[in-house]
Amino acid sequence: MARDPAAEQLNQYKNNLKGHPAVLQTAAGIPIPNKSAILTAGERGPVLLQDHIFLDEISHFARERVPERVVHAKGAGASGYFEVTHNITKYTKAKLFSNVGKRTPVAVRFSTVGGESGSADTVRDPRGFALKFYTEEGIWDMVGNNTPIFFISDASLFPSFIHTQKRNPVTHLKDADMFWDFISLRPESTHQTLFLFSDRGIPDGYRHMNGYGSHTFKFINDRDEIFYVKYHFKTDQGIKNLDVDRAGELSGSDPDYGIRDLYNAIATGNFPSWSFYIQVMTPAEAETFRWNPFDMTKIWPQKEFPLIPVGKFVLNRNPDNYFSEVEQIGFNPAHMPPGIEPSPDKMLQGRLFAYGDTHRYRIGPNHLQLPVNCPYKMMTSSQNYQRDGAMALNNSSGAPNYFPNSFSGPQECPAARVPRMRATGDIDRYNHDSSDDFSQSTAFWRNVLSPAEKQRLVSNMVGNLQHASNFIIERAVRNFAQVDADLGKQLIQGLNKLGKLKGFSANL
Ligand code: HDE
Repeated sequence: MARDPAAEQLNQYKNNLKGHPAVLQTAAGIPIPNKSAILTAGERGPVLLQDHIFLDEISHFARERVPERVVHAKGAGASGYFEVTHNITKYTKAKLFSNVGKRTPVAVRFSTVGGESGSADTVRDPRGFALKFYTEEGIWDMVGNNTPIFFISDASLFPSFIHTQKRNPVTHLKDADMFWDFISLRPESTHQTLFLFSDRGIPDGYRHMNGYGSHTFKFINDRDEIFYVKYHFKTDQGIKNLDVDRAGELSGSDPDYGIRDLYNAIATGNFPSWSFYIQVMTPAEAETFRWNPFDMTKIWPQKEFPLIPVGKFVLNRNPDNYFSEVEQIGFNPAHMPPGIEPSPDKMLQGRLFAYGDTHRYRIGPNHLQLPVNCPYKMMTSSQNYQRDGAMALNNSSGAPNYFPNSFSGPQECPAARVPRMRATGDIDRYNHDSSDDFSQSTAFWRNVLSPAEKQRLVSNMVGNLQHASNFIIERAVRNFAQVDADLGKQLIQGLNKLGKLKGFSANL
């Protein structure tokens, strides 16, 4: 049987090599005469400290790993281009959208969220959907998920929420009590929890899922008018999910299924693409919208805010090197070119600092100078007054290192000014508005899911929920019963069959 392109990578390297293999060298370029034998005093004698060839190798080896991402550790990457198909210049002045047909290079990283970098690709988990646009006005990072909503609406709960998906600090096992305790104590998570336990909770690889900005963002046009927007990236391959048994089987037989699928599709010229749409809300509409438009546990109904087509992105190149292009890529929601701004969404605001911070720790203070992260489509390398630090590749040579200066250092760009916005209010810690945590979940349950899909959702959820403590199961079921009594009843029936919640009715 023919092997797939991923399996053939090394043969391909060999076949593509023109001429002889390179001369083996130390990192300093010194030729190595013998790679298989360490330097010793006598054939059976001790090793010499002067074996700089061995020391060069072994000390680099000890430093090979950068810390894995605290979330989204396992991922697949590729690159390609984004092409504008529709004119949206009335909403944003961002130059990447300036004319139909315009192309901008992109890099993408898809990921699972909770697992370590060796975990299986086919688990039930949201999927990361992160896009880097190399625009001529600098980098735009669109760091989204495959879900239009999220579990929580306030950034201060994020580390705790993530801990509940990680390992119990004593047993080092995933812990159903941790997960369901948090979920049931924060009913605003119900919407995304339903999504997670639906068929879409296990996409078939990364090519068959949609991506979403999930937050509300702000566009600004060249007349300084403001629009609130949501981003939707619809897969042109069609949505495809894995059934639970197949996903479980793959977790054992091919835990890298998602990475392999993307690599092989691109290597065989079967380039995946996604169509980009926006929803637009004016600030006046935002004032009177019946939900807080900046609460990311809620969607904007497409009937009221229809999808407006913008363009599409195509992935047509696999990474030349996984570490350089996928492990070292650093996405940051704070990277937005003029014409794109954050909305006051508290989750988004909480992310604006976190990503640069994690990259400075994970890949260093000069990570933005790495080829995969640098804004290479600008006419010059990034011009600023930052200097030095570990691995400073672009240190601005002889340019002045202070501002203001009289020596032609980089100057301000008034055109990039953001229009003034009024902000008033009493400083306080405002709790999540829990007056309506269920109605959108009700619409999802009643109007989106078919009877067979509902059945699978219940079975998926029961299979997981059964492992939690009884009092937590009861609290969770009470919440789900508020979505729809029918959902509550089906959960109780399913749990009863497993010998759980006997005699519990949730007053349905
Ligand atoms: Fe992330 N998130 N996140 N996140 N996130 C990270 O950055 C964080 C959130 C998302 O392929 C981390 O480089 C905070 C929502 C993706 O490299 C970290 C909050 C959404 C990726 C981080 C959120 C995301 C990350 C971990 C709430 C979807 C992978 C390592 C306040 C809209 C990007 C890293 C890649 C990664 C923080 C919530 C998407 C720690 C503080 C909501 C796709 O910085």
